[in-house]
Amino acid sequence: VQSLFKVVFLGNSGVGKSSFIQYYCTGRFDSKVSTTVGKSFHSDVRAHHGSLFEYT
Ligand SMILES: Nc1nc2c(ncn2[C@@H]2O[C@H](COP(=O)(O)OP(=O)(O)O)[C@@H](O)[C@H]2O)c(=O)[nH]1
Ligand SMILES: [Mg+2]
Repeated sequence: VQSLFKVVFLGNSGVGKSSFIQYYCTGRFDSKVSTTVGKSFHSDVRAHHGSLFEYT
């Protein structure tokens, strides 16, 4: 991994933050994604222009 980005999603409950992050990381939309209490963490490694980037 050449670059590490920390991305924080803040927003009112129910606006779709967890769904967006899950879709970004897994490519799947799960309408039953459970409510986040406080905070949750996901990690993803992507290739862009031949370099690896980690998003946490
Ligand atoms: N129709 C629709 N529902 C969505 C979308 N994104 C999220 N939801 C639904 O909105 C509700 C709240 O989403 P969630 O990801 O838990 O929001 P969070 O509280 O911001 O993390 C869930 O029932 C999701 O299934 C979307 O793009 N379209
Ligand atoms: Mg959530």
